[in-house]
Amino acid sequence: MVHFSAEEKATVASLWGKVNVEEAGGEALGRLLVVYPWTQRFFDNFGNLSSSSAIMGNPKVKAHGKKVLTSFGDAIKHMDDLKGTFAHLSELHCDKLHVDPENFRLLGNVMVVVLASHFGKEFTPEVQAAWQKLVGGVANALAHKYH
Ligand code: HNI
Repeated sequence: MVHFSAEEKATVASLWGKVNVEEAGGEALGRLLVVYPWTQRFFDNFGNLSSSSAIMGNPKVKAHGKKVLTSFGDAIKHMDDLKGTFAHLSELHCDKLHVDPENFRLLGNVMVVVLASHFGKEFTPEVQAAWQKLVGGVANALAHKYH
């Protein structure tokens, strides 16, 4: 179980307050699909995913990315109980969506890349460390109910 210090919590929350969830969510999911093309198989009802520009401009990718990042935002409010917070979504991704949990780690790392590109110098090594810990904790929590 990951533990976050008061400082790490403050670091994460302060950056999160400046994140444009719609823009960053669409970019993160789009990049996941471009960088790790096998993840496209989960989204075969999303229409045109035939090129990088088609993926990044696809309205369904944008909408779903926003949904995923909005849900990720629950982690910031419940950093002491990630497993409880994502228990239901873990069951859903396992039983209904059949998403390999390795993909949660890939998306977490892509999110860190998106934040780094949006925030530039503000995304210091300390800020990155707190975020890596959070995306890792969320990936563990989402994998927790897998069987
Ligand atoms: Ni994920 C649906 C949250 C990672 C594939 N996902 C959801 C929904 C939420 C959600 C919320 C909507 C649930 C509902 O309809 O009740 N997903 C999250 C979060 C993460 C995540 C918080 C990680 C931070 N999901 C992933 C990854 C993949 C993924 C990495 C696959 C590569 N998710 C899906 C699919 C759906 C989905 C597929 C259903 C999409 C649809 O057709 O509506």
